Formats: sequence, C-alpha cells, structure tokens
Amino acid sequence: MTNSTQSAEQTDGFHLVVDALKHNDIDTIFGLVGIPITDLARLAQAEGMRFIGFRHEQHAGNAAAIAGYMTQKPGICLTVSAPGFLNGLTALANATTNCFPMILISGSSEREIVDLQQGDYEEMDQLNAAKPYAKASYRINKAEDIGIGVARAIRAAVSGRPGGVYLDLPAQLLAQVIDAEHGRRSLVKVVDPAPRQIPAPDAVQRALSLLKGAKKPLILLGKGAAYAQADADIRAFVEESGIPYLPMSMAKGLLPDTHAQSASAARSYVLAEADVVVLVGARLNWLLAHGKGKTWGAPKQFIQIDISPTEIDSNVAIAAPVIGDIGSCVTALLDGIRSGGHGKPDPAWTGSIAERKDKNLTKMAAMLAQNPSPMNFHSALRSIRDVLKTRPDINVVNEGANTLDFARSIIDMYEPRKRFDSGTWGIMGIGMGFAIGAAVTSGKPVVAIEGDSAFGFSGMELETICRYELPVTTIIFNNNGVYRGTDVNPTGGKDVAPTVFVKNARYDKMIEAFGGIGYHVTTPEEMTRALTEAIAAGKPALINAVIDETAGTESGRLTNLNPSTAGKK
Ligand code: ADP
Ligand code: TZD
Repeated sequence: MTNSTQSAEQTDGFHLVVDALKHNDIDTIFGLVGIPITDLARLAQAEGMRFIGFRHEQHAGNAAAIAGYMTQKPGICLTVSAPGFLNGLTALANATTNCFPMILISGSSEREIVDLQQGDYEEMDQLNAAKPYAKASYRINKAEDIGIGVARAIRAAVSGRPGGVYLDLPAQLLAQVIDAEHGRRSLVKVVDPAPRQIPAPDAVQRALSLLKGAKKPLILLGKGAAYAQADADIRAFVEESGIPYLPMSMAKGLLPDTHAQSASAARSYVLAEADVVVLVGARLNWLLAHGKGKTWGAPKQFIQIDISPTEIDSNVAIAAPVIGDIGSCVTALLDGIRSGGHGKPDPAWTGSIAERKDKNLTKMAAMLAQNPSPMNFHSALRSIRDVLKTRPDINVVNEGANTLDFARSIIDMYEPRKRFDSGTWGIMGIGMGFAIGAAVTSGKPVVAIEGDSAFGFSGMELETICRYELPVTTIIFNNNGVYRGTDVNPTGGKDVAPTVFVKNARYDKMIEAFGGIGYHVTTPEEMTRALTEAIAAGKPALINAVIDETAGTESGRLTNLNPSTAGKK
C-alpha cells in the first residue's frame, strides 16, 4: 500500500491506547472503571491484556507502582476523571517519591467545559493538579498522537531517576476515529527506554582513591540498588572489597541478610564509626538521619552512586559523587578494585563489627525465644521468620509502626526485590495494593505483615485478592489500635481515645465474606501452623494474630519525630 492510499479500515482512540501499550510490551493494567474509560478496560482485556480491577484507585496505583519497581517497566494505573484521578494521585506521588516507575492514565472531561469551569461531570484540571506530584505530566489531544504520547510517558517514567508520570486522556480523544493504517504507523516502540549512563572515569578514580585510604569503610545499599537489577555486580563489589554493608529496608535480600558482611545487627555502631561510606542508590533523607548528627558520630566522607546528579550534596557535602546507572558505576568501581591493589578492610574494623553483631544477635535471640501470653511482636515474628526461611521466593509486604519496625529487623530476606514497604514517606495504605501488584507480577506467593491500623487503609481489596484468587496471605498484628490499644479518654467520656479501635476485632471474618480462608491465632504455634497451611494452599488467606495490646510504642521507632515524645526515652 502506498502512502497516498487510504485503507477503508478505521480505528479510534480506545484501540490506539491499547495498541500503543501492547506495542511496548505492557501486558497488565491495574485500575477501576467508569466514564470515560470503561470501554478502554474492556478493550484491553479483549485484546489479551490483563486488567486487574480494584475497589479504590489508590490501591490500583500502588499495585502499578510496585510492578514498576519489580520489573523496570512502568506499571499502569487506569482511572476515571476527577475523584478517581485524585484517588490515584496519592499512589502516583508515592511512586515519584520512592523512584518507582508508573504511569497514571486518567480519563478526563471535556476540555472546553473544564477550562471555562462550566461544571462538567467530574470536572477537574487534572493535568495541572498532577504536575507537582509527578515526574512528568502529559495530555494527548489527537488520536494520531497517542503513539508518541504513550512513548513519551514510558520514557519519562523509566529513564534517569524513575518516577510517576501522569497521562491525561480526554473523553473526546478516546472516541476520535482515524484511518487504521495511519494509526498503525503512528505507534512508537520505545528503543532503549532507560539508557545506561556510564560514570566519568575521573569520578570513578576519585571514589577509588578515597576508598583506598579508608580505615573503616562501609557500603550502604538502598532500594535504588535493588531496582537497578545489577545483583551480581553489587554482590561482587561487596564481596571482593570485603567492606561491611548495610541494606536499607527494601534493599534487604540484595545479598542474603545472613551474609557474613552484613552489619545490620551492628547498625548504630557502623553508622557512627565508619570513616568512608559508599552510598549505592540510597538518599541521605530522614531514613538516614540526613547524614549528620549523633547517628553518624565520627566525621566521615561519602562516596555517592546515583543516577540523579542533583541528589548529590542534598544534605551533606559529598566528597566523591559517582553519577551514572548503578550497574555501570559498580562495575567501574569493581574493575578499579580488581586492578588497583585495594586491600581488604582492617581486621580491627571488621572484627569489632563482628563482636557487636554477636552481642546484639544473642540479645535478640533471647528476646525472640520468649513466649509471653498474649503474644507480642517478637514471638509472633519469630514464627513468621521461621516459616519464611523455608520459602525465600516469597514476596513480603510490610506496613504499620511497630509491626514495620520489628518485622524489618526480624524477618530475613534472601532474594532481591522481595520486600516492599512504607518506603520513603512512611505511608500507611500500601499493603493490599503492593500485595496484589507483587502477586500478579511475580506469580509467587505474597505474605503481607500488617499493623491493624495500616491494614485498614486498603482492607477492602481483600475482595480483589479473592476475586483474582491470588496467593496472598495477610497477617494482621491485632493490638486493638494505632500503635497499641490501651490509651484512655482522659475525660472519661464515651468516645474511646484517638488511637483505639474496636477490641478483639475478627479481621479473619472479613476475608471469609469473599470466600477466602480466615485464621484466628493467639500463640506462635498457631501462627506457624496457619501460615504454613496458608502458603501451601496458595489461596487468599488472612491470619488475625492477637498481639498484646500493651506491647507497641507510640510511633514505633519514630519517637524522635513525634513532637510530644521527641527527646523523651
Ligand atoms: P532507600 O530508601 O532504600 O534509602 P532511596 O529511595 O532513598 O533508597 O534512594 C534511591 C536512589 O536510587 C535515588 O536517589 C535514585 O535516584 C537512585 N536510583 C534509582 N535507580 C537507579 C539506577 N538505576 N541507577 C542509579 N541510581 C538509581
Ligand atoms: N496516614 C497515612 C497515610 N500514613 C501514616 N503514616 C499515618 C497516617 C500515621 N501512621 C503511622 O505513621 S503508623 C500508623 C499510622 C496511622 C499505624 C500504626 O498502627 P498499626 O501498627 O496498628 O498499623 P502497630 O504495629 O500497632 O504500631
């Protein structure tokens, strides 16, 4: 067919959006239907894509975000206009904050009515509302631009520092009809969506000489390192350099937590004592006490590997920035170490770390061995840890305050990108969305370890889990409230205290409403049995775990950020 020949066949915006996504090997959409995108969801399914429908857009967005983190392909969340878009926006903002690649695609109302504020159904200027919370925001107005618009959104989400992208699809666009051949030719397959970025040789040399002079070096692995999928090179860098390392929460499992060089059990000691710290895809934000103060103790110099040049010097001076993708940067450092006569760290340093680790692990083992009644966080987590040890392939989702802090340190991870949690914001509500996203993306079981408050934010998605028969086991650490369940209303009035929930709630009954399996456990032995059985069944399950309602601490380990408890012990 020549260019001048018009085929009789026609296509429309709906088809072109689906074609453009499929053309870029995107096979799943997480979303919630309604005007104007119901037919888009139907068509995606008819064309062989997987459409996972949620009960609230925030959780669809979280599922998309975690799928993006796991695969380096942008996860797609599809919503209706105004309220649906806003519900998804929290997830988009969380994705941007955490450097997860996702695309929020929302239908929008008629432009001419929205722009004159004439009161359309679900009217909102979504494009501008999304801008502060997204890495990039685009609107497609013409059907023949759908190919390039989707390509642009994909590249923006995954190149450089990954993040959330908003794509606005006006209802009129979806209905636009164009010549099918013209449409086919307008599709764009993104070539090399996240190009490697090779670090400058002088930056690598600067880092290597700093490292060579270090007496007490430390490597800090962040979730950027996990995202980069440079697992073998990172492991070789750690092992061949012999430098002790600390994984940030979602970098756990990049090397198995049982690795001899892991300094997790001596965290405070190594952060305070190290003299040269290599940050690999980890930001010096609040999670790392901004790189200064008491936590960091002795003066130190930082080597920072990151893809984003403006991350450097964000909180403290960085002596040796290494800008590039983690795979390329770590390989360059590894080459330097192999050829440059770098010795292993001083045994006095590694020895003193080992000593502290032993001491702390012994203390922790004693805590974990106790069997108080009712169960506390430790005895419940001991059971979970021992079951999960036998299944390193299982994905772990984790949120709450105490439930998050204790699980993070007690549950060992053995494989990369298997732990998903509240992340950079410390957000509650990622639980069921991440669990669904992880189950759909990996085809492997998921265990979600949830505070009872944290679970409440996304609890209705249990129906979604049951509807798609996903192998997700949700464990509720039920201590009757936010942080704990024992606060009282000082007035003696009828209302309970702000942190208190219904006592002895039976969350296990919630999943039974949708055909899932509910367990109610009060001892570590019951927990072991229930979790083992639930994982083996591979079916939706929920374990309501009764935890001592006095066991939690206000704000978990974040007491220093809580104005009323800051400075108190
Ligand atoms: P954590 O919370 O685990 O400490 P952060 O989310 O704070 O980790 O930091 C992740 C960092 O990793 C971000 O600064 C981001 O720019 C960086 N990053 C993400 N992907 C890559 C990559 N492929 N190469 C290099 N840096 C990356
Ligand atoms: N809302 C949102 C979206 N994110 C938050 N982080 C909070 C509120 C505040 N918050 C925390 O930081 S932790 C938490 C809330 C409400 C829940 C803690 O209670 P829990 O866990 O039952 O989930 P524990 O184990 O009982 O502490």
